[in-house]
Amino acid sequence: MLVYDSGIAQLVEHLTVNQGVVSSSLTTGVVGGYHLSVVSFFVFRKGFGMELQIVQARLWALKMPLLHPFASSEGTVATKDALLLELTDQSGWRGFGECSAFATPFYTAEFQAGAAAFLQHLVLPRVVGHGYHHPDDFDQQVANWQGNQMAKAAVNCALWDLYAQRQNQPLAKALGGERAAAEAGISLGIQASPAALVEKVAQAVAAGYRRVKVKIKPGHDLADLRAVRAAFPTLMLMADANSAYQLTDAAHLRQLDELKLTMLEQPLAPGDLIEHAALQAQLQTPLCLDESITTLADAQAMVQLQAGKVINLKVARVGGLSAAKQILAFAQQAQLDCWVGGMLDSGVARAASLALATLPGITLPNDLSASTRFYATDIIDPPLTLQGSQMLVPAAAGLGVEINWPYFAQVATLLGDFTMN
Ligand code: OSB
Ligand code: MG
Repeated sequence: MLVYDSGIAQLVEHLTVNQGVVSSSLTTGVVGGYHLSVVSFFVFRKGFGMELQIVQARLWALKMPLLHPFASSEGTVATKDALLLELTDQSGWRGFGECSAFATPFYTAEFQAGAAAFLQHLVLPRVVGHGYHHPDDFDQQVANWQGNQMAKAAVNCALWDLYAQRQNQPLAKALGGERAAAEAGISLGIQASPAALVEKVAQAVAAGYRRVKVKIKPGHDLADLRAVRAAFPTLMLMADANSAYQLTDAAHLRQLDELKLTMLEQPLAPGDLIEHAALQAQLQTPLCLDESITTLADAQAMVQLQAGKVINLKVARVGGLSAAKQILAFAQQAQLDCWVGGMLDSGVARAASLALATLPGITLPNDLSASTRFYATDIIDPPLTLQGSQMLVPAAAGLGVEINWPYFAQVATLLGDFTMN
């Protein structure tokens, strides 16, 4: 989104980054058309002058009420806590990135307040005033700081949003995406009874979802999945255990094979790659890793150990779109299946995930659902919707979504505003 615009340098830059789209204020300005086209030629041939410089960063805490509490083996979420980051560049473009860390570290080690402190004390003071030729440059800048992927993802994604807007391209295209839509999928929390779960699945199928993921844990697994399978014999069905089992449960989990699940996601603890390999050797059902994969090295170890056959690729968990692209390229070459996961995302993170899901190498339906799956109102306007069994990629440049500022004001608290001095 373009907010303000002043000065010859910025005019020249706009003209060049917008690939020759000349607004009237520019053509009648001090800078002649001939000179501009010369500048533009060098910008595109040499990449000279394409650097974006961050002049402002604003960080908010988000508290979005979920329509229904979402229960997994790790706990129940009734309110989605997140951080929203807005970066403004020297030309007035604004890019947005979400930090998906939850209020408590139940899923991975990151949590909202820790991520906010990391961003406010360490990262954002170094981002504001800094120049980037490409979003990958940020990953280099913070490469010596361990972990904190979800916090880093907020910055990397905001830079990708800016980078794509400056090229006047949808984010999906800037990332190398080739699809105009991504195959949707829905993730259903643990329900009180098998019958209640079957009812939820029926609603999801009626809404258009062709792949349904069901959360499981000991005591809420076989009976629930058998009931769903009986009601929907050909549905693309999978289960996500969020680390609720141990290798000693292998015989129990082997009973899942009869259900012809598309995959079983993260049955064991995140660090248990060797144990996942041992379990995979005893199961026909393909294993998918989620919590276990936070870096490219994790994905490489997964392949080396044969710890599973599928990766749930989450932008947040791996530190942003740049890292996700790298892991996806590796997965493709290693012939692992890959799909894009979610974090009960607001529209900002949802749009970034949707863009990633258009890339080659995404081979299975995603945890990409309509905004209304989790929220009565989204912080983007219009919300993202389901078209048949797919999510259409917005056509506008960058993330391609607009912030719904009036609603945003109801669910957001400003934590910090960093400007260049
Ligand atoms: O394990 O994939 C998971 C939500 C929160 C934390 C972890 C997970 C999930 C989901 C929901 O399954 C996916 C979505 O946002 O659609
Ligand atoms: Mg999962």
